[in-house]
Amino acid sequence: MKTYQLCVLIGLVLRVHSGPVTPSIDDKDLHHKDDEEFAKNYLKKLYNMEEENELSFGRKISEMSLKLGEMQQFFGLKVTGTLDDETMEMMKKPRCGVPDVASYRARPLTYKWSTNKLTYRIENYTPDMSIAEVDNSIEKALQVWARVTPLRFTRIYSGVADIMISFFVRDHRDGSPFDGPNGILAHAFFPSPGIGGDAHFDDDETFTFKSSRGYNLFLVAAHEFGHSLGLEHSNVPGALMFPTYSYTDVDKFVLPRDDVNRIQALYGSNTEKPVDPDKPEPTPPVTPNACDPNLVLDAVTTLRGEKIFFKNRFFWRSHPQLTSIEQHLITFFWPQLPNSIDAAFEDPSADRVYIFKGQKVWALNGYDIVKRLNLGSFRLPASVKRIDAALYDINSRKVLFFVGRSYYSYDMDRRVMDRGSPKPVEQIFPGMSGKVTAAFQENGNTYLFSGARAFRFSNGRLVNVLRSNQFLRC
Ligand SMILES: [Ca+2]
Ligand SMILES: [Ca+2]
Ligand SMILES: [Ca+2]
Ligand SMILES: [Zn+2]
Ligand SMILES: [Zn+2]
Repeated sequence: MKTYQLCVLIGLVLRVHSGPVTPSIDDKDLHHKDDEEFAKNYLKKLYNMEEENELSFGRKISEMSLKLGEMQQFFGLKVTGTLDDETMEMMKKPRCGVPDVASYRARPLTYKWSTNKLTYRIENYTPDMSIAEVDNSIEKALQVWARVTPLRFTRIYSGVADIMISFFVRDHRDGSPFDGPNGILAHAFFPSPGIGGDAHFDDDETFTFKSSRGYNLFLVAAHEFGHSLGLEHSNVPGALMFPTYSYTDVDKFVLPRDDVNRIQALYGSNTEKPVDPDKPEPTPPVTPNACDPNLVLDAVTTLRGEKIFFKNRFFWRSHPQLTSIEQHLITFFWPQLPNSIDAAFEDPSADRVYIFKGQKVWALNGYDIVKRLNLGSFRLPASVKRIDAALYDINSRKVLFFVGRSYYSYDMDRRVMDRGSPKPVEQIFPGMSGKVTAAFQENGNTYLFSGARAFRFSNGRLVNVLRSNQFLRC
């Protein structure tokens, strides 16, 4: 049974980045050892790192470094081959871990079922949810895949189904024991007879039906069934088959483009007409491409020396020293933030980033949401229902809120709106005739984005106009 590849979902509570807590040397050493042990297990389980006792000392180090590099590459991190903070953080994020890269060696290139008619059976239930809720979650998770392929699933109540679905705790005799709360959430087996196709859920987790708390059974199951049908992990952020768990609104879930393409490459598309011709199938969401010449960013802000570019469910993160940029889901770092935000700015002196959507405002300190505010907190009049962009001017300590072709100027120190607001944008940014859709300031330059273009101002004068994705190393 061990010859089958396992998918292991790992979910760990995010490390909290708050306050400068300096642990004692002993503590630090201890944590360092824990981290290294954790990383070793992670790479063994998920990146097919060889057992240490089979390796000499020198190879032990290079093997670990090699596997770290593979992992960093998969996640689009800086490839250092060392266990840096960034890598450790990523390892501790909720993830599902089919051996992401090296698994091809041990098995055929593709696993798939030779029939489109598959059976499934729910062997037992979790006490976290009602029976009807579990049934509904499983049924819906299978329909995610049936909707875009010729695959059809029939439930059976006795005997052996292709996809046997069970809740287990700890050791359940398939060579991959579960690990108690968090950590491993579930695993599934690629198509083949017997245990192939089966999906196991760790019943030490708290599974939920329609809530962002705990782990949503529908989302975990939909991912696992991807493996049951033959899919490997995807390195496209936002894909259902991305290795990490992230919550999205269950009622609005639509299978992303990347997953649709990959499952259709195995089984073809759904040739059946939709049940309700007036209700066309929703368009699969696409992960935004940094090099799209028509890319219009939602918002841009600095964050502790980095730049963050927001676009619907995603953001790009650009480090000053790195040549590559990272793309992540917003919920990956800030699970409680919404998609498609309006505006963002950083107040570096207070180490706060403010995120705006509609009337709502979130104050962030690094990865923590420290406060919920609203537009009124910045003395914006009630007639302003949303802002288009926000900019923090480091010299004057004023925040400029852009609304249509005007801006409001807010004094961060005195907490008052400046007299005469709103004023036309062109008054202080001559040449800026379009609507400002995003803005930020860096090294004495002010960048005002309007659609797919960015206008660079310095000392109150327009210097040049850039494509907005020039910031994304494109
Ligand atoms: Ca099976
Ligand atoms: Ca677990
Ligand atoms: Ca905006
Ligand atoms: Zn997986
Ligand atoms: Zn199992």
